[in-house]
Amino acid sequence: MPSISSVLAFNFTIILTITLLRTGVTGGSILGRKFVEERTVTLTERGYEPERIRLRRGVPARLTFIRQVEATCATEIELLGYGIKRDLPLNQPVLVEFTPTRSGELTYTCSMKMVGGKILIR
Ligand SMILES: [Cu+2]
Repeated sequence: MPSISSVLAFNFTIILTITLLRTGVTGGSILGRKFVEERTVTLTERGYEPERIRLRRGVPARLTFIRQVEATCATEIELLGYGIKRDLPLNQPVLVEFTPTRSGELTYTCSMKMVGGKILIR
């Protein structure tokens, strides 16, 4: 007959495992006790993929952008409304860290505002 505390510990382990699996599926990670949303967006000849990502307001985000096309005007990226602008060298992951402060749609584009994608913040 297992003791109550060992049953509780076992249940806790299951819940923790499920939680970790779930965060893995949504692309988040647990750094210490702080939750960070991580996403990777790739620029291909079809444009940014995925073209639309979702983030949560108030949750720190780590976005990795990788430009995989040479012939594009999108050699830099700008997150409109957040004052974030980065160069996008070919095939080099560029990390953008920020915490969404407003819900709604956030657009990122090249400096000519021709090539870009959306971030839905809830
Ligand atoms: Cu452009």
